[in-house]
Amino acid sequence: MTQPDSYTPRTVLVTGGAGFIGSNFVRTAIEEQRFTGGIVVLDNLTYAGNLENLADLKDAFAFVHGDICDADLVRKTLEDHAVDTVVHFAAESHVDRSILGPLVFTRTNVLGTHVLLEASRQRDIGKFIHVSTDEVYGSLGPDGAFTENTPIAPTSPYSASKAASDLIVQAYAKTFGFPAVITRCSNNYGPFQFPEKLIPLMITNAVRDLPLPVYGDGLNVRDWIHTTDHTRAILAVLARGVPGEVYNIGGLNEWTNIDIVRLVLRLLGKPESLITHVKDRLAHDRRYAIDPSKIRADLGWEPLIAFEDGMRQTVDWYLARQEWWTRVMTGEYQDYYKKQYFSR
Ligand code: NAD
Ligand code: TDX
Repeated sequence: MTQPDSYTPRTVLVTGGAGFIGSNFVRTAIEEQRFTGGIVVLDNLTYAGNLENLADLKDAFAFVHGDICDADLVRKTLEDHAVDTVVHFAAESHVDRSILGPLVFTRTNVLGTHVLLEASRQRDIGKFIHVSTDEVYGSLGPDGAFTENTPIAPTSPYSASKAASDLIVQAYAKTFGFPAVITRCSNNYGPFQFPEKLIPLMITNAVRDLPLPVYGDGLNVRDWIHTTDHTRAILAVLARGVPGEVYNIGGLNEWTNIDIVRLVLRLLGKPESLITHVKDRLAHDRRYAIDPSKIRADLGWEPLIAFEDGMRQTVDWYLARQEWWTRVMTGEYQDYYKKQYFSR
């Protein structure tokens, strides 16, 4: 066991703070009054970023509308707001989009992370949390789980870009003693998730009696965790995570995709006849499973939200917030949906 650190952030830059997980982090940190110097959100509001996610809290944080690849803007933001801590969520995050258009993934996830790191190093940032992903480990066979020592072996342009940024962060920690900590979490679910991802896509299609497109045989396995439990894990890593270390985050909650889809249908009272098997995703990782022993033992974190409760809350949220998901699904998303699903 590595001795836990003790760190008190003052002013925290949250990149990607108006996306799904970033906005949950900002919300939780504000509600729990975590940072005495406040929060600055830097986000260029892609299709996946939406300030409406934080509309009720708009006076409780500073917002900078901009791109993490813009070195001058990043430098100025760190300086103007006297930022001492960075939590880096901003990314292109959807595997299917990385198959349709990979280059923006390298730009944002690799170049953007590098620009942010370099600007942070030059400012002597006290702690930098890099939000990586379990996808950097690639695909598992039927047994075992990813530990922090599992070799990095990504398979999609998305996971390769996350792996590249993860390795650059490690290089900064090793070469410069830069105080970065890496987290690698499993699949998140919860309110405000963009409806391109499995669970909200299935909920929003089922509500409208549209087909539920299951890739391949539906037996791929994902390890699900509520986004608020992920946020709590990042807060624990921020306070006590050891610089240079990697922490896996997961809830020991493996499900096949088909069982997830059946659960959504059961919670909505919709028939299984809506399920449609479609052509498989290219290089579709068969199974992810996280071994969270290290964060549990070293930092005392554990998930608090039981999956059935979290899923019930999530389904209820999408039922109550139909105006949110109809709005985010207009325009660009309709083009994406046609490309992704209509020729499958
Ligand atoms: P998301 O797509 O919902 O949000 C990404 C946010 O980043 C959006 O607000 C977007 O506008 C912003 N962004 C994108 N490009 C940007 C740029 N160039 N400059 C500034 N902002 C930019 O993603 P998410 O699901 O909330 O994921 C957040 C992070 O967590 C990502 O780094 C992702 O790799 C990681 N992660 C996600 C999951 C998951 O299940 N969703 C699991 C593990 C790790
Ligand atoms: O329409 C669909 N049908 C389907 O069968 C979609 C959108 C997905 N799937 C399958 C593919 C995966 O096996 O469901 C599973 C989950 O898919 P996604 O929600 O796209 O997530 P995944 O590819 O597992 O990646 C997620 O977890 C790790 C996040 O999107 C990443 O950002 C995170 O790093």
